[in-house]
Amino acid sequence: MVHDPANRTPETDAPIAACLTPPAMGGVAVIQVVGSDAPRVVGKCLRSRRPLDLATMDPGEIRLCRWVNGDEVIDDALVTVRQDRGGPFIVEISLHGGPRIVQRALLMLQQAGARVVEPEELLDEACTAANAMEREILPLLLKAKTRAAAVWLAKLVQKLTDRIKALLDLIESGEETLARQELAALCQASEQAKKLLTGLRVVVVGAPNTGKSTLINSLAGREQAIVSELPGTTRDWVEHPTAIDGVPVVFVDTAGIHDATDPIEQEAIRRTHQQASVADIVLSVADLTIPFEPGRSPYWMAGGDSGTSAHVPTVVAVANKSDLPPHPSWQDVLSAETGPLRISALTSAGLNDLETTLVRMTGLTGWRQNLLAPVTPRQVECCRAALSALDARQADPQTASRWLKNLLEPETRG
Ligand SMILES: Nc1nc2c(ncn2[C@@H]2O[C@H](COP(=O)(O)OP(=O)(O)OP(=O)(O)O)[C@@H](O)[C@H]2O)c(=O)[nH]1
Ligand SMILES: [Mg+2]
Repeated sequence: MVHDPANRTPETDAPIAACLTPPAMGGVAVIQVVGSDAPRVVGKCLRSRRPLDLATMDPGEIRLCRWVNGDEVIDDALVTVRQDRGGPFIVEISLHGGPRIVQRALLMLQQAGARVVEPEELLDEACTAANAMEREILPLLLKAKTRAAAVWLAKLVQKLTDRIKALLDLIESGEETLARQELAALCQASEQAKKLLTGLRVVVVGAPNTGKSTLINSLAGREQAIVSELPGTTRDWVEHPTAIDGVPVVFVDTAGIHDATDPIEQEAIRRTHQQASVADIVLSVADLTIPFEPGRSPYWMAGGDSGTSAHVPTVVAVANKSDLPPHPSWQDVLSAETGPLRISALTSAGLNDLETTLVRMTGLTGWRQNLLAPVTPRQVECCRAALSALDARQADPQTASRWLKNLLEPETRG
């Protein structure tokens, strides 16, 4: 959409405001206000030690201000102002991410004369994308579930552009084998990128009272799941969203698996199996203070066989309650090289290793530095088509180049 102030009615001339960061997960909320009058409108909500004129602020400057409603201080605010390629002013305000602060700030902006809109509408207005790559990736920022994933996406635009250009150079100079290898790596990495953006579903299973809910509370860093010394505390499955190393993770707490006769428990256990069958990872928890019985849970050190689905999830096995002496029957299991991870949900011992293992099993170790991948279905399709055009037996470099250039095609909106 081209910004054309001449065609605006007074009502639509109001600057538009939206919160660009997803709720809850992030510690920081980024609000943008876009429009020729945005500096004046935002200025009504700010107080600063030094005189503040947003309209003349240097684009590189970041100002620490107070977000105020008259004499009431609402929050600290970091403020930047820029004008992309002669477009409208874009005032960006970083506040703390609590939903009530964000709501209050948006309400104040509305009272100051801004129109509060959905983030997609604001991006459409503010973003004069340089190329197809930027246009496709920027909207994904709104859906990023962690701040780290959003930062990765923001950097990806340039990195992926550079890589595609380098691939085009390789193809042009006849280095097709190398180009093929690099393209194959990009296509493969798209699976990891998908996990980074959609998040991991880790279903925690095991016999009753093994410490599943306690473990989730420790991993998710808060007291959410009900814990008790009575077996059968958790009945229905419950989701606990969190993040590990910037990767969004949903832990799913489930009812303990055992030979139940009570119909409600049987139903709860059926649901546990159902959840396990759609998990990315099944985290199988056993209690090392009671006799070792691998048969107690179908998910122990192997692909689960719940009988409900053809999908066999990856299983990570943990022996919990390592703060207590293990039952003698565990001795061989714990000393085996391929044995379970030894952890204590109560003291958090071994939980760093467990988190590292979960990230490694998803192929996301070192993702902040190393992960470079196409992220939208169209980008993945272009890369795959280019790869198959470089097939070793009948390589067609021109077609491969065409597919790759598609990714960089210039912006045509408006
Ligand atoms: N010493 C010790 N106790 C633990 C540990 N983890 C859990 N517990 C205790 O084990 C008992 C059961 O914990 P829960 O987390 O409720 O177990 P659960 O597997 O969710 O149980 P159900 O929901 O009944 O299937 C509680 O008394 C916990 O405090 C641990 O690492 N060490
Ligand atoms: Mg429980």
